[in-house]
Amino acid sequence: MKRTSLIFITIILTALLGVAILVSADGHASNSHQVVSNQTATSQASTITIDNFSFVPTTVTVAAGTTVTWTNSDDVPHTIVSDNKIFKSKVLDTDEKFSYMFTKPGTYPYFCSVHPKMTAKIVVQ
Ligand SMILES: [Cu+2]
Repeated sequence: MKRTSLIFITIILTALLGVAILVSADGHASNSHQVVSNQTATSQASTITIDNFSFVPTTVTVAAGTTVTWTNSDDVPHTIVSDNKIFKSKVLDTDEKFSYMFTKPGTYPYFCSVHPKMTAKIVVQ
């Protein structure tokens, strides 16, 4: 009788331990999934700030499929215009944004049509 209940308790404990291991393994798996999604998000989005009559950074290298977002942090209006008219923003006031997704590899020089000396480029790999 005693031996039977001992076996029974052992089975229960083993089952509980199994559940605990499954739960922790599952938690670990979803954590690493989050890390992977974060890395993907980072490589598919890139930001450029317009400040003090400059595009910062001046050259940005991204993977094909990346969406680049420009934010005008300057207190004067600026535009983002591709040299070969592939993309063109409206006039961006302070804190306004413009986004463009680059799908094909290549070099995309651009400038500000209000201040044509403001030049920069996106390199898509
Ligand atoms: Cu400008």
